[in-house]
Parts: sequence; C-alpha cells; structure tokens
Amino acid sequence: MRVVVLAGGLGGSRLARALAESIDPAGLTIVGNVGDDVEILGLHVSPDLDTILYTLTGRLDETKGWGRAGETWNALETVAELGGESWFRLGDLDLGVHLVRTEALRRGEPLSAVTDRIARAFGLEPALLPATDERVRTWLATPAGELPFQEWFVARRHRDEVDGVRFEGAEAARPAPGVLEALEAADLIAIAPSNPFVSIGPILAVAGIREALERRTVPAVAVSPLIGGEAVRGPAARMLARLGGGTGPEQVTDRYKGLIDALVIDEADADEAAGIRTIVTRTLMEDAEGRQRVAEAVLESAAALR
Ligand code: FO1
Repeated sequence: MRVVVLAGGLGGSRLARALAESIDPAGLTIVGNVGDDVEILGLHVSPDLDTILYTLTGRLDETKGWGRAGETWNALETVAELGGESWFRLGDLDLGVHLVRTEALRRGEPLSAVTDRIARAFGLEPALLPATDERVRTWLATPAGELPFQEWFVARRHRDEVDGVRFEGAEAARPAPGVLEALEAADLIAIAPSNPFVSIGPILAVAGIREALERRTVPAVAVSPLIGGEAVRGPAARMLARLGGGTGPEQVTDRYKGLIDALVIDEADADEAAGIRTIVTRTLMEDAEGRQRVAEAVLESAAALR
C-alpha cells in the first residue's frame, strides 16, 4: 500500500509515525512543511522536517514536542553569554543537523537531497520530502504588524491574534522532486492533524501539490486537529475561530474544500456538523494504541471510499 501524508510539526509527525507502524514503511511518503524554516545564527533550521525525522527515529524530546531527547545546551549558553541570538533554542545534538544541512545548501545541494541523506543516516524508513526545494516562508498578519512565523510562534508565543496568513515564495515554488510522483502513485492521500493554516497551508500553497490533490483519483482523508473544539497543542483552534468562523469539524473541512473525501474526527466532536463524510474515533495519538486507532481509521475510511 502506498500512502502519502502531508504533515506539519507534532500532529504531522504523530500521524506519520502511526502510518509507518501500520503499513510497510517503505510505502509511506511524508511531505513536510517548510514554511516554518528559519535562519538562526547563520544556520538553516527546518523545524517541521526535523520534528518528523526525530519522532520517527525515536529521537524526539516528547515532553517539549520538538528538538532532541537527551539534549544539552552548551553551545547555546555560549551564544547567550556572547549576546548572540538565543531566543530560538538550538541544542547541541540538534545543531549537528543544522550544520550539515546548512553546509550542503551552501554547496548547492537541494533541501530534498540533504534531507534524504540525513534521514537515511538516522535510519528513517519512509521517504521524507520537503514540499518544495524553493524558499517558502510563512508570515502572519497581526494587530502588531506582519510577523515572520517563528517570531510570532516562539518569540511572541503566538499570543498575537492572526488576521491573515501569507506564504512568501509559494506562488513560484515547484514541488520538490518525488512529491508529484508519490502523489500520483499513491493509493491514499492523508492530511495530518496539523494546523490547517500554518502547517498544511504552506504545503497546499505550492500550486503543483494543490493541483495534484484536486485531480486525485484515490481517496484523500484528513484527520481533524480538534478534540472537543480545542487543539491538542498550539494556536489551531484560535485561528479557526478567528479566520474560519468556528472551532468545529466544518471549519476544518472548509480549509480542505475539494481536496479531501472524508474527515476523521474525535468522538468529542461527533455531534457537530462536518460538511463531509466523517469517521469518528478517539484521535489523540499519545501512545501506540492511539496511533494504531487513528491509522486504522484513516486506512479503513480510504478502503470504504474506494
Ligand atoms: N519551539 C519553541 O517553542 N521554542 C524554541 O526555542 C524552539 C526551538 C526549536 C529548535 C529547533 C526545532 O526544530 C524546533 C524548535 N521549536 C521551538 C519548535 C518550532 O518552533 C515549532 O514547533 C514548529 O515550527 C511548529 O510546527
């Protein structure tokens, strides 16, 4: 079975892991968001690709939901001591990845190629592809002005309300090598329970990817990031309320109009209208049982839709 999953950070990595545990992982392609990418201390950081990589290879700090387990912060302490940029915390283990990635990009290696190299070295079995090799950056329109993603998310702890989202560079961006091929060969396309605006939005803003979903001939299923109208983590519910007009399944469906055939929702949201065929389960993926439950819901819904 060949599955493609569009994935952002933590929610994305959890569904990707769930699917990798439920099907032959060689049949799984993960298309990751790069709109959160940021240059820190001269290094290219790809937080969502790294969260996926770390989650699926058992390296994630599960408590923080980002960065490496067993991390130390010696380099960052020196950076802070010297008055350098320390608001975006790069740990010693994590830094190694950014060093290798940045050096490769400077040599002209595409992001997809260096991501693949790092993924293989870490023992990742599924294919991990950035949505695009080109530069795409997410910007948030807020009452405090337009902010780059990580400044809003990390430095300002996403406290500013969001009035609009812009994906700089997305219009001209082409899907990374392998993305369209994977979508075309897929038996099922899944959209992870990531933030629809800032995690999945930048992936779908790449026209070639959106068009591939629009002309799909196989089922596409999204997993709602909401549980009882709340996000498991992060600002998704607040953004859906302000930009989408509510915090129910229907507002999630609205984000994916024409791109999905069904929505997996949590039991806590089962009484709400969804505007599309739903599969109801418990969507929290905090342990192996939860992951298996959600992967089964996704795979079974796809079988029923075929
Ligand atoms: N999130 C934070 O809240 N604070 C940080 O200092 C921080 C550093 C960081 C470093 C590497 C990395 O891969 C992720 C990091 N994140 C941090 C998480 C990241 O900002 C977000 O989780 C994603 O961009 C949203 O999906």
